[in-house]
Amino acid sequence: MTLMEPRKHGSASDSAVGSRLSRLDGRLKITGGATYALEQPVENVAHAVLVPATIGAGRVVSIDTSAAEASPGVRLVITPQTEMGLLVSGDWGGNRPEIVPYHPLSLDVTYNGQAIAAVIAETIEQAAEAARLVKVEYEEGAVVVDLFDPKANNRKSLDQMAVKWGDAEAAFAGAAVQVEAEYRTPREYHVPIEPHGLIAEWSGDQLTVWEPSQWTHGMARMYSEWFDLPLENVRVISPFIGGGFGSKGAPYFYGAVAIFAAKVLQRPVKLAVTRSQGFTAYGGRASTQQTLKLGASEDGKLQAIIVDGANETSTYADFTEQTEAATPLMYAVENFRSSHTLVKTNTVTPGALRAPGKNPSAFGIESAMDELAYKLGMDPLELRLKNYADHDYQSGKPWSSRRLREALETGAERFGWSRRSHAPRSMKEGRTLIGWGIGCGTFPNLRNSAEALIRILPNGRVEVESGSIDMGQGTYTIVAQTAADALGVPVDLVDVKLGDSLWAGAPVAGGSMLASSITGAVHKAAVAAREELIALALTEEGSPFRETGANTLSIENGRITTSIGDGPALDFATFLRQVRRESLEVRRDTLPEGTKPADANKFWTTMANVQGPTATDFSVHSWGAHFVEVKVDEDFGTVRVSRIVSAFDCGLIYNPKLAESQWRGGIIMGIGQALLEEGLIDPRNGRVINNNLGDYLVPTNADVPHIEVISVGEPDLEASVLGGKGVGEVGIVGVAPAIANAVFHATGKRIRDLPLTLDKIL
Ligand code: MCN
Ligand code: MOS
Repeated sequence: MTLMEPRKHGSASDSAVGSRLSRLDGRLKITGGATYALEQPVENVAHAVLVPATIGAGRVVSIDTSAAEASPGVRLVITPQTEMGLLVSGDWGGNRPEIVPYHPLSLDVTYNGQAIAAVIAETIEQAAEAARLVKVEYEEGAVVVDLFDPKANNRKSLDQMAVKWGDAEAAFAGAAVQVEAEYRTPREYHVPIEPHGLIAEWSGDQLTVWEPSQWTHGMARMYSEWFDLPLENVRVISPFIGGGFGSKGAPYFYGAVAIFAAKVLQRPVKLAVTRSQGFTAYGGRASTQQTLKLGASEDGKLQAIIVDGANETSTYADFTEQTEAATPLMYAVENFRSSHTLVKTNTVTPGALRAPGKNPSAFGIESAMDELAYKLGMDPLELRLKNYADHDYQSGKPWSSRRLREALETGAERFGWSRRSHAPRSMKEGRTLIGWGIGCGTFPNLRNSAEALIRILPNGRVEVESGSIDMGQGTYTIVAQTAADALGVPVDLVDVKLGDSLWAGAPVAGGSMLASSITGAVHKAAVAAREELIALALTEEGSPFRETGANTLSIENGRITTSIGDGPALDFATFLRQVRRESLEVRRDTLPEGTKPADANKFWTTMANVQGPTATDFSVHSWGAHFVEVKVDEDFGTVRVSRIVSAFDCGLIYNPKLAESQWRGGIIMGIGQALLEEGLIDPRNGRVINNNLGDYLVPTNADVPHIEVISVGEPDLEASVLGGKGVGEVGIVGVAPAIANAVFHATGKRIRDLPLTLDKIL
């Protein structure tokens, strides 16, 4: 099979691409067989503990470390005054300033919880105790608590983000029906089940870092730049990760602290970020605010969309949580305008959290569409279909594929949407109010190249090696399926090795781009390995297939066979022995033709070569539609999500069992976002109050109803080599507005400010 041949579907094999193979790493993870980064049995480890600032803004005027240094077991105390000799690294895009010193610790305090010192001791208890003995005096400054703080006047308008076509102001002003409303989403956190941290070990000028990572190559590059080392001297190892959701894609300041300490002490150092520090050692999703204006004709044709949005960022770096990321893509509209503003607050710099931008953006537009439907007296499903975008109005390009109509229709059918009565408060079950709501979602299909290494080992097993990672989304499994399928072997003959920056290059497991990138490379390498085996079979001395016709040879079920008569069928181990070969190794990449080897690293270690959704003649995105039922008890103000049906177009699905799990995971995070999750900030000092899993609530099993997920996608060869589009993030997009819309339908209360807590319902 060559790359361009259509894929065989419904293959008899229960492990082929497209089949429901269970996670290959699943058993290891649930039985304790998977060794996580901080569990690496590294000997002679010293432990580092961070000292957090207790003010929200201001300056450290003195640090007294004498008591800490005298404390038992303490080996080193690092403060902002310690000369660390580091350099600023390039950003995700690889853009690096000229030589600029990097100070992971600073005397300037810009958020509460910012680390201002670190103590390294023989045991973690000794380090924790000594950290408490570090005496800090501050000069306190005024804290900008959040987006709405009257002191929040350090604002930056991002003109380059603005989207505009037609004349939205005039069309809105002239529209017969108008909706104008403000929507807000709070600060939210990743809270992956495995907290952050690392073990750093030096051997001469070679650095090894065991750290959960969504991007071993990118993190290795940034570490190498901080410590001014050649890239190949840094090895980031991350075979198992207990979730990341966007928070494990880059190294953070504490990585520099641990690596520096390991260098000074000439021994390995472990730094475990505590659960509470996970709210300040790196940023969650920025809080957002957006004002939406929709103008429509009386029969419900959209005429204008205007969105003016803002998100909080830190005082020292810009992070954009685009409130207009999904808005221009959802509906047919001739007039559109958006603006976006960053507001500096005293927080750690926010970060990417599952579907950054698209998520809050969809909360705005999908809530506003529901408001418009009610103003028009129109069914919200009908309004969406009436304004269906048959092409991308923003880029003007055709969609590569957009089966959102099918998603809406199939979802509505399975949910029973036609039985809905339109009026709010019109559906009840005893004293419980019932509400049904819709929300749509999208996620851009990003693309990058990757490489893969395939070895046929002397024992006949097939080994696939890649520096890409699996944080639970299923990489191990789909890589094995892809290799097995293209090579013609059963999947249990394949061993997949992931998570080492010294191995074959891969982009970040972010932006929902890894699966398509890595399966493309693995497929190519496996096809090449198969061709090489067949070539050997035809030519090598000792091969029983010598001088049979090339087109009579095939590999089936792990055996090389010929279609002539009852010729031999040899497994790989026997075959290699007969042709006197130790093993066979094939490395392939999907880099653009002509890429110089020296430039290849840029593809794996930066985002510079990531292709956006409109990089080609088409606009390429994943799509989804959620149908939600809620039950509201007005006496208690409680909302229970009782039923969800969601349909998605993500192109070809590599493994439906895993993709369904991805979609469900996203939807469950959407339930959390709608009903529970919100970082609460103490207005006096900017401290995150609920910085633990007891107070920062995420959904538990009892909060999650039966979720039916449906794939309506078809292979999209504009999207990727095998025809799949991104799956990992689209599931969360549109869930929160679907729930808010259902709550409106149940209660008649329009809540535009997440989460939908009981104080807002009552
Ligand atoms: N898949 C599929 N068919 C496709 C595409 C994907 O069957 N056409 C399935 C595969 O099992 C694949 C998975 O979906 O492994 C995710 O693929 P993809 O959409 O390419 O996403 P990535 O591999 O790049 O993973 C990152 C993505 C992101 S950006 C976040 S955030 C996220 C997510 O995945 N964080 C997760 N899913 C997560 N799942 C778990 N368990 N934990 C996280 O932290
Ligand atoms: Mo996902 S937020 O792009 O890691």
